[in-house]
Amino acid sequence: MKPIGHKLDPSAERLEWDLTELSSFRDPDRSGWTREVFSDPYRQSRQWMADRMRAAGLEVHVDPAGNIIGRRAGKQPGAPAVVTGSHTDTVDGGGRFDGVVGVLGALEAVRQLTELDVQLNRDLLVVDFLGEESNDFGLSCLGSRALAGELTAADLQRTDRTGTTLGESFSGFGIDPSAAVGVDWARRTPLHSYLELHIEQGPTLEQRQLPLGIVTGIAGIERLLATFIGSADHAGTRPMGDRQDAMVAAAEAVLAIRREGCGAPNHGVATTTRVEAASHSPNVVPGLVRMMSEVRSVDAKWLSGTRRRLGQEIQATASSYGVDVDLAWSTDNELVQANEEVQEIAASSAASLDLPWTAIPSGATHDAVHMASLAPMGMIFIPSHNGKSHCPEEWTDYADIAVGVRALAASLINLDQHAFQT
Ligand code: HGY
Ligand code: MN
Ligand code: MN
Repeated sequence: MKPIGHKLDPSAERLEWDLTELSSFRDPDRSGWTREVFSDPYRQSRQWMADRMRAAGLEVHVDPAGNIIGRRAGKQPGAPAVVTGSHTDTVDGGGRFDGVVGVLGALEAVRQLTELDVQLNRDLLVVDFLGEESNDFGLSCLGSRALAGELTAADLQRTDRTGTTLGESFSGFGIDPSAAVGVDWARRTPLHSYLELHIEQGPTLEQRQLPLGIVTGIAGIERLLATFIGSADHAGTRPMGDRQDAMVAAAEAVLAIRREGCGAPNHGVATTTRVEAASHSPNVVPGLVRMMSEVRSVDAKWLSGTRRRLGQEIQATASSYGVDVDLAWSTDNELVQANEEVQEIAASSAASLDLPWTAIPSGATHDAVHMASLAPMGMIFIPSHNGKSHCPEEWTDYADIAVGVRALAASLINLDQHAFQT
C-alpha cells in the first residue's frame, strides 16, 4: 500500500452535507425517508445526484437502464474500469443510509483522490444503480440486474398492486423498457472489479466494536407469493366448523415460514411481509388471501430445500381447513460469494490503515450480487447503530462513514494496480 493511504482523510462534514441534502428528497406522505423507485422524490433526487457527481469532477451519463454513471478517467484509456457505487432508492418508511452511503461515499472517495492528486491507471466508474430495493413488482436491483443481462422482457409484464406493469413504470420514468432490457455496455466492455461500500444493516460490527466488515458472501433469496383460496361467507352466520377460511390457512403459513427460518442449521432467515384479503370488508370470512414471504440464507444446501419443506407443510395445513393454495416461488437472487482476491485487497488495505475488520456474510442483498457476474466483486460494511435498517431509526455516525470511505478509497487505489490471478 503506497504511503498515500495515510494521507486519506475523507470529510465527515461533506458526507453529512451530502447525506442531509439527499435525505430531503422524501415522500411527505410516508414515514421515514421514503424515496421509492419511480416515485417523484426519487425522480427529483436523481438530477441532484448527477449534479453532485459532476461537481466532484466526474463525467456523467444515464445508461439505457436508468443507472447514473460518473466516470473518472484513468491514465490508461481502454483498460478495464474499476467500478464502485450502490443505490439511492429506499424502502417504504426507510432510512437515510442504506445504499446512499455507497454512492455518496464513493463521491467523497473521488474527491479525496483528486485532492491528493492520485491518478489511477484505470477509469473509475461511480454508479447510482436504478431501483435496488425489492418493490411491488417483486424484483429487486432493477438497474444492476439489467446490466448483468438478467432483466427480461417477461419481467416487464410484472404488475404492481395498481395493475401497472414494470414496463409502464420504466416508460413513465423516461426509460425505454426495451432499451433497459437490452442494455449491454457492461457486458461489451470488460470491467476490472467492483467494490461497494454499504452499511451492515445488522448488529455485528457495532456489538464487536469494529469499524469495518469485509463481506464473504451475499445471501440467496427465495420469494413466495402464496394465494389461499377458501370460501367467502358471512362472518356472522357461517358456523365455525363449516368454514373454508383462507385467512386462517394463511396465518398457519406465516408461522410455518417463521419456523423454517428459526430451524436453519447454520444461517437463515424467513419473513412474511404481507398478508392481504381480497375483500376489505370487516364482516366477511376471507375467501381469498395473498401472502408475500421470503427466505434467505448463505447456506445454499439448506436454502435449496426450503421450497419443498414449506410447500409440503403449507399445502397440508391449508387442506386441513378446506383451503386450496397456489404457491408461486421465485429466486430473487442466488447466493453469491465475494471474490477472494477483492476481499484480500480490501482487508490488506484496511490493515494498512490500521483499521480492524472482520469477515462477515451479508443477509441483505445488494447490487453487488448482479455486478458479481460482470467483474470480481467485493463489499465493505460499516456499522449500523443498534443493527437497525429499513426503518427511520437507521443510523450510522458520519465519522464511521468517513472511516469506511478511507477503506474504500485505499482499496480502489490497490484494486487499480491489481492483476487478478483467477
Ligand atoms: O432486501 C434487501 O436485502 C436489500 O435491502 N434490498
Ligand atoms: Mn442497500
Ligand atoms: Mn435495502
